[in-house]
Amino acid sequence: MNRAALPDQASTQAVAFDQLFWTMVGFSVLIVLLVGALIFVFSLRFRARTGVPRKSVAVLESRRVEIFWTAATAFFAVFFFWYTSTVTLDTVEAPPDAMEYHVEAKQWMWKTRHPSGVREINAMHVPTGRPVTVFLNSQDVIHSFFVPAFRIKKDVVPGRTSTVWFEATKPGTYPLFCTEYCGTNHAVMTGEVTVMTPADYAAWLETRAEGETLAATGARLFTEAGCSGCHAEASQVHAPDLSGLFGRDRPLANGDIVTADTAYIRDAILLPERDIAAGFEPIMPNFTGILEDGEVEALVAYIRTLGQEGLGQ
Ligand SMILES: [Cu+2]
Repeated sequence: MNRAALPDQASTQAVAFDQLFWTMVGFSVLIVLLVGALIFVFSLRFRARTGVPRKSVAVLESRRVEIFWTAATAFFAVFFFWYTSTVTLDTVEAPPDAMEYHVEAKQWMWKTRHPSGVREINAMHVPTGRPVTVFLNSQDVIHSFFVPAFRIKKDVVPGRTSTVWFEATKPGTYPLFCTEYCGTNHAVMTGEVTVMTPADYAAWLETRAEGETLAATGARLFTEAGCSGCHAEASQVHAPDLSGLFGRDRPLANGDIVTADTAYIRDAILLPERDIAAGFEPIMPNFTGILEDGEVEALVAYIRTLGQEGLGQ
């Protein structure tokens, strides 16, 4: 079989997905050959012949055979379910030490931001051998982040943050596509992911003007948008302290308990009247239409860093 028909294998997942793909293809070919061969043999052996009455062919009825092939097919169905879901689920949760990239999709470009704050448009440079989580947001419509060489594809839906991760293995330049029809120039919404050795990547980063990290943008907005007026430690307003918040369970006024994850914090900014934290008044203003989409992500990124350190600013 011609492997050149597939794109480069440039990530750990590419290898896993291709193995899965070829296993499925191989298994399907076996079944096709088996069924085809049986049809061929039976059609010769049991064909209508002159002098042989049609009903004279014995019918095989065997419980053993029935049980065998029911069990065998059930086994393969369960096996492939397990195999496919294992490979697929591995793409969902990134290792905890993954580098965090933020990608903003908009008609019709990809805006990427490195963990160091370096920004690019329709381009993304990553090192080999390091897991990379990509946080995906859309400023307008549904896009889809697709890097064939990594065998990853994730829809980018406005109003939520999706993540996908990969670990690049082979230096080179690989195409990035939008695979969700998103308007007139959808077809040109492409980019390039450049994979470099860690040393080359470090050297490349040096050549780039230092940018503001997403969390740093968030820290700035935290003051500029007025969040710190109530959420700072010294504030007179009775508002939740955000340090150490991220990832914790949070009791709500209605008795529910929710985890303070990305989606929760995002909603707390844009729909503050929905989930009121237990012990607080519903006084948080609604920031829908005041903050732009990228700004909400920056604030969430900043609040996440407060969670990791477990300390204030
Ligand atoms: Cu698009």
